[in-house]
Amino acid sequence: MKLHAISAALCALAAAAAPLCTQAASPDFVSAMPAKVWNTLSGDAPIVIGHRGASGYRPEHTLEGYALAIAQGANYIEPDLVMTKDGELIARHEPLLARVDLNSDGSIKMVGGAPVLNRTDSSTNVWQPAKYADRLTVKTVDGVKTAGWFAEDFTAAEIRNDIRAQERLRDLRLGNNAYNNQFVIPTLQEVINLAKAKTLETGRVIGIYPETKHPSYFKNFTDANGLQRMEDKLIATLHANYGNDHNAPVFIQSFEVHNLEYINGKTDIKIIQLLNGSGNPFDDGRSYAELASAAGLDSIKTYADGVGSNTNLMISLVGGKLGAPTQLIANAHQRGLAVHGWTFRAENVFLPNEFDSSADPAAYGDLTGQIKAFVDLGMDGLFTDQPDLGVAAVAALSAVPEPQTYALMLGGLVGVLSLARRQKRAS
Ligand SMILES: [Ca+2]
Ligand SMILES: [Ca+2]
Repeated sequence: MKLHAISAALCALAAAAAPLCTQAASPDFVSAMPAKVWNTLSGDAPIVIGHRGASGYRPEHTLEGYALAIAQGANYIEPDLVMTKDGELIARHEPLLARVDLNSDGSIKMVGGAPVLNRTDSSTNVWQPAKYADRLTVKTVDGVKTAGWFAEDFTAAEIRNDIRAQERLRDLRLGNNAYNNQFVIPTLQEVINLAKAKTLETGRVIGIYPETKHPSYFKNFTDANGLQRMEDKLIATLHANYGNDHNAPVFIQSFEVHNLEYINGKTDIKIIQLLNGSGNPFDDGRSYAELASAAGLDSIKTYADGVGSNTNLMISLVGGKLGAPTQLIANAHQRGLAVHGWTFRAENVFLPNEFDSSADPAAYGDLTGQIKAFVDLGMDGLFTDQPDLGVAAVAALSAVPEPQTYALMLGGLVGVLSLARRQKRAS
């Protein structure tokens, strides 16, 4: 009886202390007490984000891939967003519906009279129908010359009628090619509809984690064509579906800085600044390394609720293996910022080499081992291409502690109370 009273008190404390928490303390949580003490910002288990869906098993950014991620237990599904010619937001990783290779002089590489398909950046069949052959073009995206078929050169109706998803990693995830040319390219609204329907169906809150892709590039496009800005379209869609609610099960993410500051001025929905392992945001002079520093995080906390970090910024990679942890997670938590890491993938080619199972790049290694290293540091969430393995890894780390751990839990939650304060918004 006392345990249940303590549980209830802990849950109330956790709820008060955890503005980022989107999962209310469930009856399961209470009855399963004692539970593991997590050193996340909220004190809850890390969230599992289906990276572009369940990309290890289905072509990315399809309703079928997102649905599989949800069935596998993902808490969030992640649509990357680009725009069509008529201003619709659709889920694709890049404006490129398919990409072709360039010669060193910047012209399109041709072999046997045909353009050479890029084997890792082509996620649809747009390169196949003869009717769209003349839409192949070269553009400059964020300063980089790029060739292919671009979403903003197609209407939403053309994409719906003629374009179907293909496996992006067509030479690595060979089994997924069996699903090519079957699945439509979903709109943001369709992704939201899926998340809401699955929330009702499963009784679990299924969140969405939309990313604005190349916001400066798309702002030029919308300005030139008299269309609604990508950020405004996104916010309007989110508010229509979730309200202007900080506790909506939504995170908005971007690699750029100033579009997130703009978004922060227009919504209370949670915001995540993405941090890459190298380089700098296209719209900001600071490097990602500077943004990941204590001073950078001081700046980020004025407009965001957390960071989406390349794994290498949390634990450096030395000789292909995990090296020493950095202070990123500790520094972020000190500032009330959550840290969601990317990208956790089971294939040996992506894993730090100590977790490889063999020399076969496509074979699965020890993803759980890799995830454990980051969760031990307090990482608050993980983007994974294999949501089933991500969920299993978090479950495996949820070891049931001894009853005396209640005292530690109380201490931990008091600590969380002092940390997890929503930073005042920049006006
Ligand atoms: Ca993304
Ligand atoms: Ca490896």
